[in-house]
Amino acid sequence: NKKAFIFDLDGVIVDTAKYHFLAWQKIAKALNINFTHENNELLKGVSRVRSLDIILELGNVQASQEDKDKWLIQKNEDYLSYLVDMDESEILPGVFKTLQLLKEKNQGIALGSASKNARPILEKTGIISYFDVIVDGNDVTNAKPDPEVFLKAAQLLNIDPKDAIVFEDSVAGIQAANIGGMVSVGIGEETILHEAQYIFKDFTVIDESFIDNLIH
Ligand code: G16
Ligand code: MG
Repeated sequence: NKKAFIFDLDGVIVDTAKYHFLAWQKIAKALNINFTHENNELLKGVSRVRSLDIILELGNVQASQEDKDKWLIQKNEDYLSYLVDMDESEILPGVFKTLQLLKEKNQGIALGSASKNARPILEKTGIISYFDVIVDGNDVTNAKPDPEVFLKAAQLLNIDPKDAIVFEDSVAGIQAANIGGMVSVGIGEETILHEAQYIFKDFTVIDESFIDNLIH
């Protein structure tokens, strides 16, 4: 059977979460807000605008729309500066192998990301040609845990949501997959992603039999 395999970007295909963190930390520092790695979990899978609001809430800071817009631009410029030298070495372990396997088995492959920078990242890392469909932060109005991004991806692949499998590293993303009636596969730590139907530390421990069981 043909299924839709939908991949999140940040934290699943590439480890850009570390760059988002560095860029947000600069903004937080400038505003005298203590922003920790633990706080950063709240930002994973969440849109840029919502991420800034969460940081401001952490610091109890009120700001004008003008200031917020300025910080959003600063954050993105800083984030993009970390991506300049990005290449295929930044693809996380086991990802190429899994995509290759899915291609050989004629499965639908989609990206479902909250990021507005998804396309250039897929291009720079040489992985874009694997994707039949790309749905990113430019294509949706409702952020994860709303399932819009994944529902759109499945729809574009012409596959029923119940025949879709979502790989996600964020709590919001796992919730989105579950709400959308899809199979949720957490990539990361069990303590954080316990709402997922399946959890793996990364793609190196996902073997062919697991994929075959999902397809049949
Ligand atoms: C990613 C990250 C989030 C980030 C969001 C927006 O989502 O996980 O931390 O805030 O994209 O990114 P940008 O500022 O590049 O538009 P995902 O869904 O790929 O994990
Ligand atoms: Mg993610």
